Amino acid sequence: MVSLEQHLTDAACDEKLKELILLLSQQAKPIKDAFVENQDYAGTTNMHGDNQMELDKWADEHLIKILRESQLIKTIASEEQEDIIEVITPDNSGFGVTLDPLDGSSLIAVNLAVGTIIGIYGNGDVLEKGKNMKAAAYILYGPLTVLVYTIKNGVHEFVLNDSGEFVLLRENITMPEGKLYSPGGLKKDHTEKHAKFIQKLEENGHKLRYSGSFVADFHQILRYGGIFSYPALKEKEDGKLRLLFEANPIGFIARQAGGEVSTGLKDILEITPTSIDQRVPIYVGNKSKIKDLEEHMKEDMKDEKEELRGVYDDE
Ligand code: AHM
Ligand code: MG
Repeated sequence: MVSLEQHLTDAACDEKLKELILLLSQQAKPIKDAFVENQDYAGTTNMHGDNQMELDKWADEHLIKILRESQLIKTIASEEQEDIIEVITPDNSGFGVTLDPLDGSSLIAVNLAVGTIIGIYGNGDVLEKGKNMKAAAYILYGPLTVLVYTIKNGVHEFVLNDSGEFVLLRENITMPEGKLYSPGGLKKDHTEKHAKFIQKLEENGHKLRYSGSFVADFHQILRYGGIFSYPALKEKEDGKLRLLFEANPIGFIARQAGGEVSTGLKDILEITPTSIDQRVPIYVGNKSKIKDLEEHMKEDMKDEKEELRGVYDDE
């Protein structure tokens, strides 16, 4: 059995990065153990207007405390915090870390799989392009607790065993071509372009798999192939998911597994964030589907212009 520590060592991971990934991985058990006592709504909302669950807050406070004490971190941005947290380190250096402490939290109360999403930047800044990440990982709390990570050395999955240690489950995961689709956002709010794309997937035999937990839904796409989307909506052109906390780390992992991530028009990992609460339309999954999607979105734009031109020509 290869432990996560051994795997990182074999991958010649930078010592401090290894220390950080191991530290974060050690928080999976305390977070999982906190589920039983933290099942209710906390009665508060975060800066995105989401109702916070007790467990959202518990995981957030726990991870921030551990990271603050680690002396490995210069900045922390959490989906549950309004501002970037600056940490004073002895030599004023350290990693920048983004956290979605508990993603998919509406599913806590119904005992479905939720997760923790982590992005790690090397130079202490988190307002960087996603492609500049040093590492990304997620922990999925399902029937098994698994951790998926990349340090740009491929994508690897570990399972938490009875001794509380993450051991290797699958190495060098590549996303197979597949036919799952996870369409976020209410259908009535979908734009015409997006609706057409979804219709094409359906006509082409894609199977619906959408739980309401991005981590869990992406984990299926990683394993079986397909495409997850939380698109631009009629009244919300940036969609729902957050660039720093959700889109970038998952997109980074997808690309390492041979998949792709896009807003529908451009590469998400090339976006320079302007604020920590920035939202972005997201499509993530098989490279071929993202290519088709981008062509479809651009093609439709041309069509629309043609249609408009037609209208004006008639006048
Ligand atoms: P959260 O981080 O507050 O849990 O919100 C993000 C979640 C994602 O996990 C999921 O893809 C999406 O919100 C589900 O939204 P919806 O309920 O609109 O389908
Ligand atoms: Mg989230």
